[in-house]
Amino acid sequence: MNTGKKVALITGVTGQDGAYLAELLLEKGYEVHGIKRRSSLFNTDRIDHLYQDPHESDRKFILHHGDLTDSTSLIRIIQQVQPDEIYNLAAQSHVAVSFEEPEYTANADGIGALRILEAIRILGLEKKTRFYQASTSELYGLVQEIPQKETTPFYPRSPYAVAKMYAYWITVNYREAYGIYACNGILFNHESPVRGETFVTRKITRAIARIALGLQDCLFLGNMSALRDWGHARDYVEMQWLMLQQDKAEDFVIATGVQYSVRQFVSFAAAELGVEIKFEGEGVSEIGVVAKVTGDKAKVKVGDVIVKVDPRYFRPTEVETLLGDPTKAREKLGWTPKTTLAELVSEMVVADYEAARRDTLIKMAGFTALDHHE
Ligand code: NDP
Ligand code: GDR
Repeated sequence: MNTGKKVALITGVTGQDGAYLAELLLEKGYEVHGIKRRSSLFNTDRIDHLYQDPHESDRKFILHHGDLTDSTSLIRIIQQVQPDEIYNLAAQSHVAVSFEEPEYTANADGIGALRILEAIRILGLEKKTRFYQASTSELYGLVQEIPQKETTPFYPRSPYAVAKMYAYWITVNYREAYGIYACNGILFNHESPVRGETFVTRKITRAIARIALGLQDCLFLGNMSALRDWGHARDYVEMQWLMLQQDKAEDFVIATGVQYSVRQFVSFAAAELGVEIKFEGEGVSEIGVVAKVTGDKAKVKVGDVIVKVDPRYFRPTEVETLLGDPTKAREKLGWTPKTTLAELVSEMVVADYEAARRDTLIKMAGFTALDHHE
C-alpha cells in the first residue's frame, strides 16, 4: 500500500482531534488511514468533507472498521496499512462518563494503547512506525505543582485519568524497552466548533446560542469554579504531528499557559451575543441572571435566570485547577498557540448560533428540535 508518500494511521479519526489532524496530514500530502468503529448511525459527520468514494483510484483518505478493544482488528489494519506514523487518538474521552463505565474506559483508553504498541512489535515495525499517544492534563488531577510541566508528578482523579496513566507509561516503556519512536503529548483541554456537545465549553456555547434564540430556557452546569487552560484543537493537532518529526522521541506538555473558570467561559460566550450575566448565590444555589442586553441577537430580558447549578454534573472526585507550562514545547517545537480564548469562544458561539438559527427555522416549519442538556 505504501507508494512513496508518508502514510499515517489515525485512531479516533471520527472525533474532534481526528478530524483536524486528518485535514492537516492530507494538506501535507500524506496518505491518511483512519479507524472508525461500527455504530448503528453514521458517525462520520466531522470528516464527511474529506470522504473519498471507494471507487475512486489513488485515494488519499481511507477508513477502516476497527476498535481499540479488538486486537485482531488493530493488527490486521496495521499490517495492511504499514504506517509510518500512528496517532492514537481514540478513547472514551469523557471524564464524567468514565465513572459510569470504568472497566470499558480502562480497556479502550489504557489497554488500547498497549494493543497498538504490541501490534507494532508483532509485525516487526519497531524501526519503521512512529507512535503518538494522546495523553492528557487529567494525569495531574490533584495538582502537585502550579503550573504543570513534563516533570510534575501525576495524581489521577478519575477512571479516565487512571486508564490514561497506564497508556502514558506503557508508551514510555515501549520506547525504552524496544526502541520504538513513541511519545506522549500531554495536552491540556482543547476545543473547537466540532467539540463533543457534552464537554463543558461546547455545552455552554450551544446552550447560550439556543437560549438567545428562545429554543431553550436555561443552562444547567456542575462545578462552575473549575479552572482550565483552554486552547484550540486546530493548533494542538499541529503539535501532535511535530512531536513525531523530531530526531528523538520525547514527551511534551501542550497548553496555553492561561487559565479561566467555567463561570468566566459562560460570561465570555454570553457576551458574544450581547448578554451580560451576573452570578448570584453560592454552591448549588448559584444562578446566572441576565444583567444587560445589547444588540438584537439575544431574545432574553434583564432578570431572566439563564444559568443554574445541577449537582448531577458534579463528579465524585473533581480536578479543580489545571494550568500548563508549555516552555519545553515552545523551545523544542517552536510552539506558540495561534488562537486566543476570545477567538476560540467567538468561533464556537458563531457556529452554534448558526446551528440554532437552522433549528429555529425547523421549529417554525412545525418540527420539534431535539434538546440535549447533558
Ligand atoms: P473525541 O471524544 O472527540 O473522539 C474520540 C474518538 O475515539 C472518536 O473518534 C471515537 O469514535 C473514538 N473511539 C472511542 N472509543 C473507541 C474504541 N473503543 N475504538 C475505536 N475508536 C474509539 O475526543 P477528542 O478528539 O477530543 O480527543 C482525542 C484524544 O485526545 C482522546 O484520546 C482524548 O482522551 C485525548 N485528549 C483530549 C483532550 C481534549 O481536550 N480534547 C485533551 C487531552 C487528551 P466515535 O466517533 O464513534 O465516538
Ligand atoms: P474535562 O472536560 O473533564 O477537563 O476533560 P469537561 O469539559 O468535561 O469539564 C471541564 C470542567 O468543567 C466542569 N463542569 C462541567 N463539565 C461538563 N462536561 N458538563 C457540565 O455540565 C459541567 N459543569 C461544570 C467539570 O467538572 C470540569 O471541571 C476534557 C476531555 O476532553 C478529556 O478527554 C481530556 O483529557 C481533558 O479535557 C484534558
